[in-house]
Amino acid sequence: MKKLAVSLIALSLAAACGKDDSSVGLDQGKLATFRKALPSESMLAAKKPQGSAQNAIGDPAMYPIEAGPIAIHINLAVVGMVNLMRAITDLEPTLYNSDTQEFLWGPWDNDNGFGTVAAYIKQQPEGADFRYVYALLRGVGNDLQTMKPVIWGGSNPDTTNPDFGNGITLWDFEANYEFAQANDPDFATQPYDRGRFVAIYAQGADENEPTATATWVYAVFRNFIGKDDYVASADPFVEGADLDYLYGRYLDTTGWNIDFLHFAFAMDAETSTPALEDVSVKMAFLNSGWGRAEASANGGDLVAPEAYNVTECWDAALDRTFLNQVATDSEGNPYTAAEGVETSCGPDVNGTPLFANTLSALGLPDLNDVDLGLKAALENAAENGLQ
Ligand SMILES: [Ca+2]
Repeated sequence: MKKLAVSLIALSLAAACGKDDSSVGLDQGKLATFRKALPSESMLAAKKPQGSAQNAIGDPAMYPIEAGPIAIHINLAVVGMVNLMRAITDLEPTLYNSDTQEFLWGPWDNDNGFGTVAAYIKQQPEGADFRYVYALLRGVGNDLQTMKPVIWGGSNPDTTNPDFGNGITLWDFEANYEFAQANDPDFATQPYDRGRFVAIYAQGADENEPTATATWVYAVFRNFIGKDDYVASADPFVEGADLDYLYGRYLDTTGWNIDFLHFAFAMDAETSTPALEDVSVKMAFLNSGWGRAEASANGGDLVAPEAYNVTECWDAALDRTFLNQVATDSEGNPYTAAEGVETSCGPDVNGTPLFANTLSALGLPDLNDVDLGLKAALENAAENGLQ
């Protein structure tokens, strides 16, 4: 999955080389407004614990390290998508269609590959779910009607703050794969990403505390296979990976911010047979440092009540302060191995250790709080693409 972010970039740069320059007279103010329909990286990219202090005492905590690659994978997907759309729409558009209220880029020949490329940002009528919709299209000619979206999104940008707004975005690797299968003369020797990534996001002032900023991203990968990863592996990103992901950040005006993440995916955590277990990893961290993780594995080879549960806390240097591992056997007996004490799960806030509380007790949302209708809609888009 490492090359996810660049899998379509060559295409965009080739398109840039092929642009014509017949766009004189476009309304630059309107164009700038439309370009704001694209999400910013800050809206979509997950933060991970950084370790704000140097401390040679104690073992590095596991979960902040493990969160890194997953956050990086998600960020590669969203940042790759954002950068690709921006690379094209930063060019002068080919035309503005006042009937459809749409800026169009292309279609341009994909000089570096095959077929043609186009993009649009279109304003929607009042009352639509999204003020703007946008897409990156691939085709084999200049007839837009026959071109297929490989990126699609809708958004409601905030007119007063470029980093605020909400929207949905779909990266349809599968449509790109199918297009290549039908049209790439070198398809047999070219690896392509498979599957789809869909995310909804919102960033804005907190409704209860207008000076604070709240960020939400809920994303799903379905049937994802990175083009560099066509090998069997327990890595959840390798073999037709399904991943659900919730990320949030709350930033208040005094400079305190809390990030929370929840990933759920299937992987071979109990390796006695290759059946995949359901793995859940939740974590939260304060000001990029102090934090708590709660992980579990069940299902697959683990027949209830068999389960693994792990709690870990770390300090500002990301050194572990507490680790509790609980294996529950088939009779429901817990076997516990602990290091440290939970009351060391700081920092101290108003005289109590903040992360001695469970993430649920702290009121931090997780994937189970996602509206079921919304979850079903995103899963449908990720499994089937645009209908
Ligand atoms: Ca297993």
